[in-house]
Amino acid sequence: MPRTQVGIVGAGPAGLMLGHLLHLRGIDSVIIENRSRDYVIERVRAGVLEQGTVDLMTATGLGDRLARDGMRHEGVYLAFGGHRHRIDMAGLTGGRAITIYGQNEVVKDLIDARLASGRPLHFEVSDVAPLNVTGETPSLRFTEDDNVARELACDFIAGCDGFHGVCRPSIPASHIRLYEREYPFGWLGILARAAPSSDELVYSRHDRGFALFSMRSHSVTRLYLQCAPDEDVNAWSDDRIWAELRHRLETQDGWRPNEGEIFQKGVTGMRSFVAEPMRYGRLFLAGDSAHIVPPTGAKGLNLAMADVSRLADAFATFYSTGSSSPLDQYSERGLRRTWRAQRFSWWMTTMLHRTEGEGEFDRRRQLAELEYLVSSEAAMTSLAENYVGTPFD
Ligand code: RFL
Ligand code: PHB
Repeated sequence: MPRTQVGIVGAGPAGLMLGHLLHLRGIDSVIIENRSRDYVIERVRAGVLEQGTVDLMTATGLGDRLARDGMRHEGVYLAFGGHRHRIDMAGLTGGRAITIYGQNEVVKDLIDARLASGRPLHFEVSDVAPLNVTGETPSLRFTEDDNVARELACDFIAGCDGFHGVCRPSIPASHIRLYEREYPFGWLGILARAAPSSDELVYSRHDRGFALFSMRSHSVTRLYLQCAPDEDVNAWSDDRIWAELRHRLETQDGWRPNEGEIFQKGVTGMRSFVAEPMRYGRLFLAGDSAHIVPPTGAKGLNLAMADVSRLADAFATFYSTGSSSPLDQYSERGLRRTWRAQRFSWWMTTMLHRTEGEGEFDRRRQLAELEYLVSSEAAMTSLAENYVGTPFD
């Protein structure tokens, strides 16, 4: 049977970055992914990189395109009651900031690095199953396009296969505890060919629902509208989308997003989810396979990066010294950081979204919270330090 040190399931940001970090430490891995390369690259998702993610990419040789095309933002706006309020993130956190660089650009850079390393990356595999993970000889079973089932012996398996993957569900229910909250709303997201009309993001609380102004480049604007979790995207003509965005984003100083051709539309539901522990025998979960946050805090991709950075360090210690102590601490340390990000994402979400049937009390509470936030340096600092991201470990 062919063998590797770490078998990685999933070629999203978590699996690809883990493979990259292991390669830099001379540790073998095989990455298997059930989708095609184009699908993985083109999937439109996150855009906000925390300082820690930028530092990790730069330190591991992936900083060139990021430095050239990434957009560093030192502040962020909160809009409510017709006004925008800027939070000076860098000023409040000793110079930390976020960088706008699409998740698909991160994935492109990671795939290029993987191909350059010559290490295996298999797309479009099927019937993936982690086997015997509580024994000494775990393996990964999968099928490639020749329809022949293969088995790959591994020292360890990394479940980086996202929320809908197979690794977490392979853990017996008696060995895993799941914490979950679904929100009664989703986001309708669009990409438009329009120059961003603000050089920083705008998170807007509006009586008609939340809206978010973001961007991907100097010529592409990314926008989101709170909608029903099962909203039919076909019910939203371009004109309806722009009218709703104007309603929810325009402020009394006349600011509003520039409009242009909409070339991508999609709806996503929102949930908070944590699986504990992030390990079962020799199977380690990382990224969305272990936890989901609502996108309001822009934390999902960054949590995945923090997980695999810690996991790669733990494997490196194991292979260089034989000590499994960092591997034994992987879950507990990761969960501490995850719950912190869960708290922040939940707080941002509930402060900014309208919930059907919510009364005037909740409306006033949200506005009072926002007014306090933008008038208290302590409160702004709390938002800023969480938004730019806490240290990875
Ligand atoms: P991914 O990206 O889901 O990758 C998992 C990979 O595993 C593959 N897979 C399998 N492979 C083999 N066998 C199987 N049986 C498999 N099952 C699945 C999948 O095809 C996929 O390629 O998880 P990963 O790597 O943990 O990365 C997590 C991030 O993708 C996610 O947290 C973020 O996209 C969340 N997110 C955001 N995060 C941020 O940090 N900042 C943001 O601004 C941000 N905005 C967002 C977001 C997510 C969004 N959506 C669509 C959920 C905005 C949106 C709209
Ligand atoms: C994005 O640009 O896609 C984005 C930005 C901020 C968020 C979520 C998504 O909180």
